Amino acid sequence: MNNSKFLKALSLQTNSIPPVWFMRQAGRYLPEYQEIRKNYSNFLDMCKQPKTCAELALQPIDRFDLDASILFSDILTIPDALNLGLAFHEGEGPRFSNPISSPQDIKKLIRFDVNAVDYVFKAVEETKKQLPKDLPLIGFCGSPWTLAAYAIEGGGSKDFRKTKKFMKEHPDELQEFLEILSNACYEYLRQQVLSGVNALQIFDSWADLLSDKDLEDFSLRYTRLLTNQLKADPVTSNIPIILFEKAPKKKITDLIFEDISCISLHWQEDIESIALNLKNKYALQGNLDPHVLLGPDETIWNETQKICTIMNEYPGFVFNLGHGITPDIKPEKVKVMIDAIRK
Ligand code: 1CP
Repeated sequence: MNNSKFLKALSLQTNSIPPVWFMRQAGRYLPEYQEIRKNYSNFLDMCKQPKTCAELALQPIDRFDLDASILFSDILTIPDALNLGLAFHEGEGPRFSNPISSPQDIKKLIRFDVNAVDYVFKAVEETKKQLPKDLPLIGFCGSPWTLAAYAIEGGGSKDFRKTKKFMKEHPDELQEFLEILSNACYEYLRQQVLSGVNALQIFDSWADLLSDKDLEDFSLRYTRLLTNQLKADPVTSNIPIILFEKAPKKKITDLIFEDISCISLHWQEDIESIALNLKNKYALQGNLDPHVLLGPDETIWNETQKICTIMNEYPGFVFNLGHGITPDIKPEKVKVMIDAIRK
């Protein structure tokens, strides 16, 4: 792994050409993904096939020669293992048949058993076997807060009203739940590391639902609990951790903490001013607005080069999108972005 530009960047080294990978790089915008996906009516069944996961993780690597691969799985495997009854039906997002609707539901939760998600660790092993030797694999989980939001809401949502109501009415029980999730995430990531991943990313995709103070009390506190455990454990202590906070109300520079190596910036963040503040302390990943990939090639080229120019001298820069790629983006547009980075 000594030759990995991605891992060099995470340890604050400069690369003459920045490494690139992007969130949701394996997925619905790729025709080769759709080809495999059509064999499964429930997306989760596909995630339970390690050989298929490896094949899907490799698709974007084969197509774009990216600098890092990400495990093919989902953040919702943990609430599924807690028996909340997850399914992804045709044309719909995730749905839980037994969501957390009351404090009693938290009291009677089963203990998280890492063996229940053994299929994820098998997927890590299989993917590592197939990846080129110097290509790092990123493992991941959702932040405890983001997982709790899905578990309480019972699926995706625009405004997460049930979750916000639960937070107001039962803050103490919610915090108990967040602690359970934080411990589950720790065991889950630890086992991913034992199975071969080289870096970890934590997705706080619903950070934007929280006010400045609530972000601290319901999200960051539990993500820190997780990263503290990872840093205290000799198995995981040397594995770099990337944190993605989606458009938080708090300033990025005010929410960072020690255990993190890299911050993945949402596209609404100003990478230039953040880079000035974090130079030589944290690696930065980001942050092209994925919508740019729906526009003309010239705009994609210019916007990509703009970020690369700003970050040219920054020790520890990883090019990425500012959130996941969407299914309506054409793979040819991604190629324009990658050529602009490597030019
Ligand atoms: O129908 C399909 O084909 C399923 C689409 C899909 C895919 C390809 C889902 C359902 N999940 C995934 C894979 C996935 N999810 C990966 C690995 C692939 C890769 O990145 O290359 C990863 C890292 C995730 C992480 C994930 N899942 C996040 C965090 C990232 C983010 O975008 O903020 C979140 C929020 C989820 C939940 C989820 N899973 C799937 C969907 C459609 C959603 C979003 C639901 C919603 O809130 O609307």
